[in-house]
Amino acid sequence: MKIKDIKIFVSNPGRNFVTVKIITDNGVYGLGDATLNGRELAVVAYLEEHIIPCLIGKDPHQIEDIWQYLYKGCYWRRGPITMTAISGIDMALWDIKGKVANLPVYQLLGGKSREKIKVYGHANGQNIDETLDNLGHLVDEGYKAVRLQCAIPGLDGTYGTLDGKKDYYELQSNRPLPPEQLWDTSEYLNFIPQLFQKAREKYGMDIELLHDVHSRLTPIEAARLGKTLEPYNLLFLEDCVTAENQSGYQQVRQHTTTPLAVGEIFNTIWDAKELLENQWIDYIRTAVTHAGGITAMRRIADFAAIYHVRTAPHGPPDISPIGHAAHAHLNSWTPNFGIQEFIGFGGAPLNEVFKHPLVFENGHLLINDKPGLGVDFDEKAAKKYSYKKSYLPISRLRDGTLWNW
Ligand code: EZ4
Ligand code: CO
Repeated sequence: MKIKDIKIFVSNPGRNFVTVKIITDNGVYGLGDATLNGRELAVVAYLEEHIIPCLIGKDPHQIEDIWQYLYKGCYWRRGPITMTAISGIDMALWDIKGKVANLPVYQLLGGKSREKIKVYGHANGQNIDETLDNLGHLVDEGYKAVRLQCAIPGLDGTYGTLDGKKDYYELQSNRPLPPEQLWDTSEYLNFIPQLFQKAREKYGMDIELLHDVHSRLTPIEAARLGKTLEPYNLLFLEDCVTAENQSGYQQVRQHTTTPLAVGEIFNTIWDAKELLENQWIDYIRTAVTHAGGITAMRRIADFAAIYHVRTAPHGPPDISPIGHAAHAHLNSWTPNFGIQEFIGFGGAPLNEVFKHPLVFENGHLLINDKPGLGVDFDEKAAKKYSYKKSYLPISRLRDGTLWNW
């Protein structure tokens, strides 16, 4: 069996997606997700100019060798563009292997460790009441775990909440320049504990609650927040500090028993090495679309298991249904799976382009037994929704200093 052709599709059925399609000489094809939010076309160029010419004629069953070829063989290891491109190719190769074997990918990984995949949703709001109302709606829909984000009074456009145009922050996909938001750490630190206090008063201790700091704090500030939130029993506090310097998490860890999660922007296992082997975190949030595909995610999960760390893959709407399906296969197998972020799929155009195998039921995702990843992609429909340049926002402090968004 040989790789005959590789096609890259850029579409915007609600937001931008980069889709890889590997076509083999016996007619079987595989699909992969290579979407890097805000940097989509850099990945497309990397694939088209530097990867595809090298893979034509290769045996698609040689997933490991192709992974090593693309990782070691480019000399310039790691980085989000390279690793997102490798992820898209790797997913498509696993899809092909599953289709040829007539088995779902989770079977190729070793079979199911669980029957259903626990997920957490997002409740966001302009104020505490609105956030808690949205939490109530998700509880009614069956969610057992919910991430709470709330606008900080006096700050415009806090992460996770609506922006000025009233679009949900994750779904807006037409930002010709990065929007600017304001950030104030002390106002945030004083406000957020009230959100969780009121959530517990209203909904009790059974529902699992989470929060994403989006890397806006220093270690000692994050330590204070973790301590303050201890009475509200979070499932985890996400991205409390940036992780280029992994030992930042050591300082947080020394001060609080609030569980810590990080990893959505990691590209490789190396980004998590010290975090894992020092047991500074509780959940590793690497994503199949950005950390090297199924081949790499499997290694990260096994490495994390040694240190009592569970997986909680990043699951925003800027990961396509192909990436979400790949997560579902991984999560079905991963012995040390924790929870999957899942806020639903974005409506009619998206479902027209991607036919995916996932069903949400009572706070969990269920996956069917279709061979491969189980997703189909409608090329004709995709052509109707063309790429729109789009940026994530940036944050500044009140004095103009550029901060972490
Ligand atoms: O901001 O996916 O936990 N989820 C997140 C996401 C990220 C976006 C960036 O592309 O932090 O909402
Ligand atoms: Co996050």
